[in-house]
Amino acid sequence: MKLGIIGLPQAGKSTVFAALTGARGEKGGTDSFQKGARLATITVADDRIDFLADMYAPEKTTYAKIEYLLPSEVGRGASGSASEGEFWGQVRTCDALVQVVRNFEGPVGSPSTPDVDFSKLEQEMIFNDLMVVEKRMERIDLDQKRGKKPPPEEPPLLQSCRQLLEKGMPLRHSPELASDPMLKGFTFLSAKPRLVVVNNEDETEEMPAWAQRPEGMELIVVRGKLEMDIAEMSPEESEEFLEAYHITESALDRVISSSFRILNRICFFTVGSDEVKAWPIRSRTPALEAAGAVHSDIQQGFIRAEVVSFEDLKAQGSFKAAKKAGLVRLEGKEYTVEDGDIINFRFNV
Ligand SMILES: Nc1nc2c(ncn2[C@@H]2O[C@H](COP(=O)(O)OP(=O)(O)O)[C@@H](O)[C@H]2O)c(=O)[nH]1
Ligand SMILES: [Mg+2]
Repeated sequence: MKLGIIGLPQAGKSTVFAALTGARGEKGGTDSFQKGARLATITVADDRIDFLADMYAPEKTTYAKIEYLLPSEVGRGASGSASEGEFWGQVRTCDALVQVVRNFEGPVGSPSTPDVDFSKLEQEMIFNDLMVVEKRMERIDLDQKRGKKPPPEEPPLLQSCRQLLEKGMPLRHSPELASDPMLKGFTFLSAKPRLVVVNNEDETEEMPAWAQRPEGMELIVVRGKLEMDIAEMSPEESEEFLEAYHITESALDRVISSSFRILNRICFFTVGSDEVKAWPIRSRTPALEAAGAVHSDIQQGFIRAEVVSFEDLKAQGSFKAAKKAGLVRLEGKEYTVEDGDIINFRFNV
């Protein structure tokens, strides 16, 4: 699960990234660099895992992980320029995008409205995707002249993409197109799920007026600079600031939950004395596929999934008690895994 942090220059991308990772600049052990980009692997705090680790006292406790990428902005040029390729090229590798929108007075003057900043970047992405579609269509034309045929479904799909993009609409407006397996390889920017992070001044808690809020878009407000400063404090010091600024949930935790939501991810758990582990999967995943996430042998030899919900286990106090109360179910391959399911796969090898 990798999310790219995007936004106009000076929107506060680096600041938000630092707030998320808790480490400004080069320090911090979780960052890695690639081609001027920074990648942070973040542990997803989950008190359900904490509870299970207490219950099972396992040798190893494994939380879910999520990655945030801050793309390289070295020489980031205008749309269509050569250096733009690096920035958007890195963004293309991400599963979803976090768009930072500036809502503070900064070195580049007063903020414009979120509408303006949002649509400026949106149009940049739409333009980018349109270029990709047109290039591919030209390629198909050339190939056809040489007697090479594309898969028959491809040209009409590309045509539909072009129609939408030419109207200035993002591909995510057509969920069928955005999720078509045939188009996956194009890694279209405007098809990616997106979270908008409005970056406020320290003193402002509210969402600014936003006339044309993009429909169905996940939106949160953070105070990037403040959160970055707090992320660097000692726990005692930060507690004071969190209270003074009425922050009940850190930007990191809020961004993580939104990231799970826009990517339709949930977690199931496996437990035992060796390991307690969280497994992030797509929602609506059948048990057989979830088994495959753990190990291909378990998928191949799948017999049944023994399932109890976290809440039931917690309420009963032990697996044994949950079983006695009839709360442990035996489910088949087709069972749809729910968030918080604790699963013991039974399988043959
Ligand atoms: N007042 C205020 N300044 C901020 C905030 N976030 C970023 N800045 C400042 O805005 C400038 C640009 O931020 P930066 O994170 O480098 O933006 P980037 O170009 O998108 O990476 C820097 O001088 C930051 O200190 C914020 O929430 N409030
Ligand atoms: Mg920056």
